Amino acid sequence: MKPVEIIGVASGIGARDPGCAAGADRIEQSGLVARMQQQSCDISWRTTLRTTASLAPLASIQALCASLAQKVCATIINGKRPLVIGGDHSCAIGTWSGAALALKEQGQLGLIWIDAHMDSHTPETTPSGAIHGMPLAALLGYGAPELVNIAAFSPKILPSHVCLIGIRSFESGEADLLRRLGVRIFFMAEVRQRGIAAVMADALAIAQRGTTGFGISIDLDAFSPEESPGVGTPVRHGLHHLVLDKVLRGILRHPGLTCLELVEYNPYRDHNQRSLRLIEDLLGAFCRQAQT
Ligand SMILES: [Mn+2]
Repeated sequence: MKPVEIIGVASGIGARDPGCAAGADRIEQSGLVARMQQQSCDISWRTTLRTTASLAPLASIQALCASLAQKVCATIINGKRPLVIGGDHSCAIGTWSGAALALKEQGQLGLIWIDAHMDSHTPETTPSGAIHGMPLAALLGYGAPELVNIAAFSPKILPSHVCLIGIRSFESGEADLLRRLGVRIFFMAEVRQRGIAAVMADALAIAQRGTTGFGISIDLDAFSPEESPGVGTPVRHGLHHLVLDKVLRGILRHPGLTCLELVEYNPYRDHNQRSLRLIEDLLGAFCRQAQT
């Protein structure tokens, strides 16, 4: 497998509860990387990006995402696979701008967005104003120019190459945008009805059709709060992580996977390290040999 390089993002300014700013450091301190290395996973913690306290939230996220995009792009061009660990989900604007930039000469990027929410608001539709509710819209070319134009091109991803999984909490403004663009949404009801294996097979087909590479962005609030309490915006009746582990087992060895992202771990809201253990299980499974 390609060496996996972790880029931490210690920022929570895009969220109403900023506690996820401590998520990346907490995960690094848990010793998870060393344990994965012992299981012959080629993975290392490369760096952790931090916000500039003197800037306003939008300017701060813009600066952070610009620098994250650069790091992600350079990592991919160097033949490695970035694993971005947040931080709030606004960092996705940097992660996927960098991945799209790295592939730009060859073709398009596909993206699977696993989340309880759509994260597709613009400043005009958002009820909360929180920027972690806007990253997918920005990547599709809608929203504040400061976020849309990171890495100096837009859109980063075409609607036909994106899909969302696990959605069960959203507002009409963002749903209208995605419907208008024709983005495929696998709502939680469909996941329950068809099973995550069938849904993921469809999602992988969407992300790979007409693209050069694809990525997966996982928001920890996609999982049921009983399994992952350590998030800022929990929503009941979500995904079961052991089932997802199985479906995505070995995904870090998939030749088409360009980059992976795991966000919104809020250690202050975790109970008995349940979310932390879930993260370790998840990453361990993604690193393992795929089942044949
Ligand atoms: Mn999210």
